[in-house]
Amino acid sequence: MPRGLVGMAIGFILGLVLTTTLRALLGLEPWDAESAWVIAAFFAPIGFLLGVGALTDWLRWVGGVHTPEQHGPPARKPAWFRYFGFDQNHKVIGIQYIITGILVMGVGGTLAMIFRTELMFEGLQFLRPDTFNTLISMHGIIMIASILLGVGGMANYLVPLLLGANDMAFPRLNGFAFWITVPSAILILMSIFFGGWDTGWTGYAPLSVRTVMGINFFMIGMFFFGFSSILGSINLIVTTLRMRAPGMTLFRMPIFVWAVFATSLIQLTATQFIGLSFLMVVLERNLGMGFFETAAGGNPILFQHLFWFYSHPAVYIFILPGLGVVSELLPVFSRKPLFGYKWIALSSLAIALLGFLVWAHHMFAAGMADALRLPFMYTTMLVAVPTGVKFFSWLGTVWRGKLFFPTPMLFVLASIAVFLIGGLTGPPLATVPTDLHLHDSYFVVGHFHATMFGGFVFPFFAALYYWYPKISGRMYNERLGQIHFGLQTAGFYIMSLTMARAGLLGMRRRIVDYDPALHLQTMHIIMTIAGFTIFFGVLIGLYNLVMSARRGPVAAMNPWGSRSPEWLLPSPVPEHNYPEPFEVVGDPYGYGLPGSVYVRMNGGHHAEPAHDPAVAALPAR
Ligand code: HEM
Ligand SMILES: [Cu+2]
Repeated sequence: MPRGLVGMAIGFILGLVLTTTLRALLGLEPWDAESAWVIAAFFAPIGFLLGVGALTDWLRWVGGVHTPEQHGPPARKPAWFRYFGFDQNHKVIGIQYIITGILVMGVGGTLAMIFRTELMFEGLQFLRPDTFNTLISMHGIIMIASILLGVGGMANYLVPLLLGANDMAFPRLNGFAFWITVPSAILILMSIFFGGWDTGWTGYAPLSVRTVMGINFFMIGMFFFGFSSILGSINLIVTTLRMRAPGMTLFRMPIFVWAVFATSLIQLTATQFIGLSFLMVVLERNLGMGFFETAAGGNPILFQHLFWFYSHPAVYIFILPGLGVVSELLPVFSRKPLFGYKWIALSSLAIALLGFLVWAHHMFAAGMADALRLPFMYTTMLVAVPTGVKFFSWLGTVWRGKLFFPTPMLFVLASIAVFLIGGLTGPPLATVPTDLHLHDSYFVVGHFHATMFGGFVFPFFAALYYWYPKISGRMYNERLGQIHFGLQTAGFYIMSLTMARAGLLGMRRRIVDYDPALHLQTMHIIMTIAGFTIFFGVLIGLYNLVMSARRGPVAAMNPWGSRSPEWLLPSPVPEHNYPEPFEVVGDPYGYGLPGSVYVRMNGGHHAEPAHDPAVAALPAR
């Protein structure tokens, strides 16, 4: 990691020197801040990757040197050391993703608390309008980055374990895909020192073409971040298709793997579009190519089409894995089979597919061709069908189950309830006449926070608490978990519903101040307090996870009575997951069905959760 940073600094210096020299040779004014920093920003991540060692094996291989796969912590270094450097183990990479994601989320959340405090009262308090714009823009994109990291973390840690594989298909590529996110995040944060940017997270042209130079860092940072999505998804697709345990047909895969598979298909095929749209803005700014400026013969709507062709499907990248966690955990805590397994598996694919056909619902008010509005309205409504399938299946799963409610189950249930708000606020936005009123209002802000919290944040914490004993070998504190849950859920309900209401009453999004005549101040006070409540709830949750890693009681082998094979392994999971391969002989979710067996270890040992004494304490099933 320190070597990576040094490499990054060298990359910057090289880029700056190279640009200045080239310009001088071409007879131009040698120093041009924007072009020098832009070239430097392209060099810097490469410097970082070289420094951190993500390219070492490949370069040596090109040179004809034998490069065996690396296992275990680096020689003569303490075990924790491997988490700070390039590593090829999927569990280490998964944890690296998760911790980076949480840190990035902390930065984004802190920014939100700053501008939420500013918005609490009418009039300007302590932020200049352009600082406010930078803060909201950065909050948006940083949170998206943190979600992508969180998704990458869950997928990397869990998919090989759930499939019965010992690692991902391409371990080096996996490490590369993680480490490229670090310089990307640094680039995005660096934009603050170059005037920030004021376009919101969407970076709409032509504003993004005209604004201050900080925007280059955001766009180039996201451009590199995209490589992580694309390369990570290749790895997950190949692992899923090629490395399943014997007997694990596609329809016997854990449902979370289906969700990640659908997500990966989107990541593999859509990410290029946002990369392209941002690259075009950078080229237009620096080389004067007229893609989007009308004066130069460009078309500003083109940017929005390219941007949303990724960014709508991207919202399913955020939520599909989370909904997968909900479907994965609900049967465990209901002691009942997952209702309609095949339908859920296919609904993830259907959502991924339909997600490509709806992007222009973000552009109803943008002045695109009128005739396009109606088809996009209908396709958007169609997404409700596969999403509805999931809701019915969840209801069918808990119906007459023997439910029990440790912290992960609380978060699972809250995911469903909160995602429902997100889902129900969608159709009014998808309906053209109502959207023309609601567009760019706080209603939209309420809508997408509910979808992202319900679809990612709550399931992410559910997954963290649920697999915590597996990852750390210890148990978290149940009481603190409940407090975290209570603060986050109550805070979130109050915040998002108030946001939606404020939007209906005329509160616009992305403005630093609002008209006293709207009488919105009380609502803003409520939203700010609710926002801080969520923030402190999450802090308590993180405190719980950090402290329990040292002081928590040693976890039982299979504390939830799960049928899934990773619970047959010691916790934390050994370097090479499964010492003996197992065979899948039945249905993954046959909870409570007499005689139903999912996996059989090679020694003839059945994966029966009831063998574990800790499970005897669970409700009968
Ligand atoms: C029933 C399902 C949904 C429908 C019908 C729907 C519809 C819409 C529409 C029409 C807009 C544009 C509103 C406007 O700007 O005027 C919108 C905005 C948005 N939606 Fe959804 N949505 C749904 C689910 C989701 C999900 C699952 C997510 C993400 C996890 C999501 C994330 C967003 C985001 C981020 C925006 C705001 C984009 C911006 O910054 O302008 N939506 N939604
Ligand atoms: Cu959308």
